[in-house]
Amino acid sequence: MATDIATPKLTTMADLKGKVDPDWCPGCGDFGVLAAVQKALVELQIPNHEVATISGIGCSSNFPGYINTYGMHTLHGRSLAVATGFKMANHGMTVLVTGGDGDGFGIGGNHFMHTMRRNVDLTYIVMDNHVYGMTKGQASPTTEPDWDNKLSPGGTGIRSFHPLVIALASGASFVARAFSGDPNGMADIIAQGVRHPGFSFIEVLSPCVTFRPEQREWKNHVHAAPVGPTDDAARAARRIMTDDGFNIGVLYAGDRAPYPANPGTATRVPADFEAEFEL
Ligand SMILES: Cc1ncc(C[n+]2csc(CCOP(=O)(O)OP(=O)(O)O)c2C)c(N)n1
Ligand code: SF4
Repeated sequence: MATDIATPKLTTMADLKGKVDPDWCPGCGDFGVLAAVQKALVELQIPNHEVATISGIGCSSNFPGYINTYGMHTLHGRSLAVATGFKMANHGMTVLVTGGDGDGFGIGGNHFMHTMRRNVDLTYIVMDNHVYGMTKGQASPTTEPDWDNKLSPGGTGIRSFHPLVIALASGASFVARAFSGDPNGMADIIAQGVRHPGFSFIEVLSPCVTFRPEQREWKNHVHAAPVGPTDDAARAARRIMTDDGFNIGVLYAGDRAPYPANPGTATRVPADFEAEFEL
């Protein structure tokens, strides 16, 4: 009788369903991002034991709890540092890093730049809603300067951080923008980012319907980028700085070598260090 030992089991959406259902507000854009990541892993047929999802703190950073892969819910702003260490020790794993604009560009801004400078082979998906959702609506680095609200009456007056241009300037080798209301298009972009060797940065416009209800209108503004990706970072930066903020697609794909995933074989064991530092 034929056995199915030789038939690899296909990765399905059911395999990737987390044990806990998301507690995001109904209508939160992050639901679409979760669906898109799961679709991308099914499209790529990566088994869930070969994937790690690593996050910081925030509504969007609760993501690893909602997907059935290895996962780490780390400290606010520290996901990329942990993910870099994880990838160095587990270079065969696909490592996805997920979080919000506050987590990634505010408290985590330093790690954002330096992880891209190294071009570590990670796929970083930022659910950008231009607000701190989890802590109830403070302005974030990507908040528009004139966003008038109870916590910043009249707006902060501070210019917004431009994550895509910072990513290009810092050395990310794949830069894209996606929209949470288009899980199929986003899944395709995420799959490309995972396949890309090196640091893939994907900014997802993901509305916070509770603290930024006007972002429900984003669905009427997003459109496919009028031109395909370039491998010229300066050209990509010029295009992105002059676009309307709603161009969706892969904007830049370069070929810079990724940070060595295997930095060599360790010649010293922890006991050597203990002996060295013994008083
Ligand atoms: C060191 C530290 N500082 C501040 C906080 C409080 N805090 C938790 S989540 C968060 C911001 C979350 O915003 P964002 O990353 O944009 O994610 P969202 O909730 O919008 O998805 C802050 C300031 C914390 N948990 N740890
Ligand atoms: S507060 Fe905003 S970001 Fe957080 S779950 Fe609700 S809609 Fe989503």
